[in-house]
Amino acid sequence: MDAKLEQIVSRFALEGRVTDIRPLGNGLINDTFRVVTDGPDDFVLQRINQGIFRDVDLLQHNIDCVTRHIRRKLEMAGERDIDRKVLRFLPEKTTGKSYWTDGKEWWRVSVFIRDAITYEAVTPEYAGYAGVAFGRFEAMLADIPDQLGETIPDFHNMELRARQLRDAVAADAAGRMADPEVRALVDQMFACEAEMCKAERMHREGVLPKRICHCDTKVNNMLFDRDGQILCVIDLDTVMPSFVFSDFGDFLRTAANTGAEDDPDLDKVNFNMEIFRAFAKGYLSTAGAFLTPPERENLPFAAMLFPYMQAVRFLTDHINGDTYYKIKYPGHNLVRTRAQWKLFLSASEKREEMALFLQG
Ligand code: GN1
Ligand code: MG
Repeated sequence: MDAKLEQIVSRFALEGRVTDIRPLGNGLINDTFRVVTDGPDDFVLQRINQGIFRDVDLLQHNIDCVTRHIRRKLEMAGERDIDRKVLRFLPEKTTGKSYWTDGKEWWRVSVFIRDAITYEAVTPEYAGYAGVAFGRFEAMLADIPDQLGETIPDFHNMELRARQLRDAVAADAAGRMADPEVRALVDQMFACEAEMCKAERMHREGVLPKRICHCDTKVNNMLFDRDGQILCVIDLDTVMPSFVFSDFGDFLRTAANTGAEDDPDLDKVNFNMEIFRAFAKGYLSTAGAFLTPPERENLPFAAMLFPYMQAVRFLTDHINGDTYYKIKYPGHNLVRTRAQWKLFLSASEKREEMALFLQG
């Protein structure tokens, strides 16, 4: 067992003796470990990537408010087994805060949810449950009394993401603009820029509200129980005010992709309408009551926006020399870009079909 990790874990008030600490999950940003104990619960230890989340105080404030609010709602609804339905973070022994830092690294510990399964891909049935769960998540947070901040300012702001791509191209820090493929992808992305920045314009015109959203609704950020029901939404670092397009679009970006996020075989990457229909139906059953007509009408746009935004973000990181996302091999961010771009094109072809389904 890693002595440093053991030391860090010992700063938190957890029950039981730690018997193992091992890597957990596939996140691209934080480092995550499972802390195995001989007590009733295991725990999740996470090093928060402070290079990306600059204001950990704000981030943990958001998470504390959100988990407290959801816990209260679940209690009011008479739910059972609440510790498996909302995350619980442990206090650090001396400060009582939900994280510990030595000024260089930031760490936190939450209870590991037992008998839960994560998936990298789902069936239409499970996508339907996920839709219900994310709609409910947003609905539960609609009346949160606390003020939440943006843990990454303008996280899903497409205008900003396009500007970051433009800056990366201008700086060409890693010399990657010499690659004609990169150049061509950049040109194609900018050709769609005006249209894809529509949400920010609508917001300025006052027709698109911000609500508290999850903002990282990758399919592997939810825990399912053995029957396929959603237990809990995890990875709450990016819960913040955003457009509802964030949660709707990012889930489909991962779940409706018939291939992998970084599939090298582009023939495998397509936008799956069956998953779209199941997810949209589930989502509207819980979110339908609070969505405004412009939000609802633009859900097909959201399904296009997120592969587009992700392609822009991956390409930006490739051009910058891979400074943001963890990569597994040289050129990984370019492979990811190609796959997300293909998914964007495939979703774009289905825009009408999506709109018809939502009207029906
Ligand atoms: C990151 O942390 P993780 O792997 O769940 C990223 C998301 C991207 C995603 C792409 C804070 O999510 O925005 O959509 O990778 N999170 C952050 O897979 O940038
Ligand atoms: Mg994650």
